[in-house]
Amino acid sequence: MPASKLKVVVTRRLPEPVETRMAELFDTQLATDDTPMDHEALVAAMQSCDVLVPTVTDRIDSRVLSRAGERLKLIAQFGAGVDNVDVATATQRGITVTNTPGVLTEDTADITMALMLAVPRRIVEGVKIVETDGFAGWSPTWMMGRRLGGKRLGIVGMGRIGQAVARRARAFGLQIHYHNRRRVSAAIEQELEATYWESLDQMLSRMDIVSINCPHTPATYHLLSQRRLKLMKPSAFLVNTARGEVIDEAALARMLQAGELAGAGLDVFEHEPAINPRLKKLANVVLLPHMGSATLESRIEMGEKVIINIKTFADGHKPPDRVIPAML
Ligand code: 8YV
Repeated sequence: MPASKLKVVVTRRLPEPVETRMAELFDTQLATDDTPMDHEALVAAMQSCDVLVPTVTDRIDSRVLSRAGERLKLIAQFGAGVDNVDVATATQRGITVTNTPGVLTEDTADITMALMLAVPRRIVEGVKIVETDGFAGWSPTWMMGRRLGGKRLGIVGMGRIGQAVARRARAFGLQIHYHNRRRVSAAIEQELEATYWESLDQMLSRMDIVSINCPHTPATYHLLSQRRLKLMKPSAFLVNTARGEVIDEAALARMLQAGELAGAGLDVFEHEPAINPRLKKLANVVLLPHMGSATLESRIEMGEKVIINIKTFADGHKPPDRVIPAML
């Protein structure tokens, strides 16, 4: 089918240049407001289009997929993570799923470093003190945090984003350790001076900072369970810019409150947009509203990837960013 005839439904507002280009290329139905579609609206969209462009806020599970129309052939996710899509069921039904990897790597790594600095150096606490006129003058023993340099950083998930975090962290003097499903190449380990831990448990118990950079899959759900969180040193910090579901958020909140962990920086949450209320009350916790890829540059490049995936598909080729269930 020529691309211009392809009916594409976009579930959320996208940056203006992306929407304009999509409207030029395809028979595109853009979102009119920026609220996530409810279940019925999503089903209606999936019954009327050839291509759906969802985001992390659309839950495309087997129930929704079972009601998709015959013409739906491509789900071109605007985002790198695809844990909101039941990729196995989609594939079984002959629907191709694509994502937008690579273009948000550096921005997500930047936000990870921002949290890694913000928590041990108490940056948000400091900002609040100034804003509430609490700064009465410098003191040698006041607002002391913990130094990053020389500490051990344990990266859980050494894909693109994990490696980008490692590169930045090295410049801050951190020693790089990692756990990953597969050991990365010797060349990358050398470049990053990274130590591989086959055992996540052993790594966790020895790290000063742990950064979560793996996708959320059935295998990584609650990877940082209460048992594993308890392996961490009470002086350690935890940063998560991947997916909330990778950590048992309730257990983490309890431990932070009890002083069993030194602090946490979280950009993602288990029941997003809901956040465990305990976390919001803690001074040693910095919370961000899922901003990892929130730069104009990333969001436009994500849109460009979506367009390339749709266009290649329309031209009868395999889209470059196909998600294969076996890869998950
Ligand atoms: C995206 C993300 O903005 O790409 C991802 O996986 O987590 C975010 O940074 C979001 O998923 C958009 O769908």
